[in-house]
Order: sequence, then C-alpha cells, then structure tokens
Amino acid sequence: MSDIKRITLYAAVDSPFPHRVRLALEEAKATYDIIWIDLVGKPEWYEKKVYPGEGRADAPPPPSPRTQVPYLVYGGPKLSPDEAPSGDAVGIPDSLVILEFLADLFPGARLLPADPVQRAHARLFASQFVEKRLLPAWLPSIFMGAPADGLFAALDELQRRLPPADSEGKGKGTFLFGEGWSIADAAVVPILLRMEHVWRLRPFTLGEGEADKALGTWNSARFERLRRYVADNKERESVKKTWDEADVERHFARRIDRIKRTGVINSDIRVPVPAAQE
Ligand SMILES: N[C@@H](CCC(=O)N[C@@H](CS)C(=O)NCC(=O)O)C(=O)O
Repeated sequence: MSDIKRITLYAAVDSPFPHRVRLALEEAKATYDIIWIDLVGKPEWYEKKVYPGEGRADAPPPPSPRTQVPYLVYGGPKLSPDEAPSGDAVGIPDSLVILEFLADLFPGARLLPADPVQRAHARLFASQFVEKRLLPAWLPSIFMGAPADGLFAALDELQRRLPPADSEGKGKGTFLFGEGWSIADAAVVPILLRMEHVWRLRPFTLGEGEADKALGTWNSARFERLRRYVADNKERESVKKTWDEADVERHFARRIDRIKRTGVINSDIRVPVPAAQE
C-alpha cells in the first residue's frame, strides 16, 4: 500500500509557477486534488485559512509577504475550496521547493538526475538561471513594455545548454540534464509555453511593435533548437494534460484588463494606468 498522503495543490491557470508543480505531479503519475485560485479576485479564505501566516503556527515563514500560488498541502482529508487544511497536514509554498519535495516523495519518477553532478546542474539551472536570469528578463518585457533583447540573450544561453536534438525519437529532445526529464525542465517549460503565447496575444503591456519583433526573432533560425525543445515537450503527456491554451488566454486577458483599469500587475507591483483608459 502506498505511504503517499493526500496531495492538494492550490494553483492558478495563467501562472507558470503552479504549472511547474502540475507537470512534476503528472510526470510522477501522482494522484492529487487541485483547488483553483482566481488571481484577479483572490479569495479572502485563501490568505486567512490556507496560506502560511495567521492561524498556522507550525508553518514555515512564507517566501513572500504576498499570498501566492502555488501552495501544496500534504496530508489531511479532501478539502473543499474555502476549507482550512487539517492540523496534521503540512503546507509547502514556492514552486522550486515543491519540485524538490516531489522529487523526494516520488524517487521512482526520477525527477532529479541520478548523477550528483547532473543533479547539482539541474538545481542550479532552476534556481539561478531560470529565477535570476530568465524571469527577470521576461516579466518586464511582457508587463512593462521593456525591450526583449535581454530575454533573447538569456534564451541563447538556454539553447546552448540543450543536448543535441535526438533524431531517433527517444525523447532526448525534451530534457536538459541527465538521462531524463527533471525538475529543471519543469522549471522552464511553463515559461517557454507562455512566452510565445503572450507574444501572439499582443497585450497592450508589450512595447509598441515588440510582439512582431519578438515573434520574428523567436521563429528565426537562431532559435531552431529551442523551438524544437518546446515542440517536443508539447508532445509529453504531462504537458498535454496541463496546458490548455484557450483557458490560459481567458485568464491572462482578465489580468491584462485589470492592469488597463487599475495599473495593478500583482499585489505589490503596479504601473501607471494607461492615459487612454483614465
Ligand atoms: N517564487 C514563487 C513565485 C510565485 C508567484 O509569483 N505567484 C504569483 C502568480 S504568477 C502569485 O501568486 N501572485 C499573487 C498575487 O500577486 O496576488 C514560486 O516559485 O512559487
């Protein structure tokens, strides 16, 4: 009988961070419940009853003063959306920490490479490259009209790390380190999926002409290998099951609409309301 306790994931459709966790859960063939959080109208019960903070003395300090997704509750009974997890359940915030937790919980799924050096590389890639190079280049380009040049420099670097595409179709095109798909891939794939998607949606938050310029660069010979990595990942069952472009588009459109009306990007970042909308 399995010793694995009940897993409940609090997630939001448009956010790449909970998507990382879903991918790892699917790759591990885990059974889990999802409770969806609307980031535009974040429910009060999420902060009050679920996320670490008030009322959960045993919880580690939250990684951010904001109430974020993902949050994973391990243990306890099945939860309804506005219900507080039971006292014997453990709550874990932060996608990269949750990925490590899942790699430990499901060793058979090999979510980390077997070789210690490759494991170190996979961890460094997620925590240093994706968090500190790729995301800080990507987010200002989609929400604050910053030019995408820094992003493309980071994508060049990412592409250089990819192993040669596998012409024999054994799946080598879909992973970065070691002998299989790992938490390094989980960390970056949700961002790459959304990157192209957002350019195609052309939200007003992109700089003038930036979407066409970005799509031209992305679709050029320069990024052939990286495009292949994304396309191959789209063929994985974990991605097929968790990437619903139409649903992401609907949720993303609501966030963009909120920025237009209020300037609010998230709980602690806001930009001036665009003049034409005032
Ligand atoms: N470092 C965190 C980042 C999570 C994060 O930024 N989540 C955003 C969604 S994209 C969020 O929950 N924002 C809520 C808010 O701003 O109100 C992680 O990797 O889990």
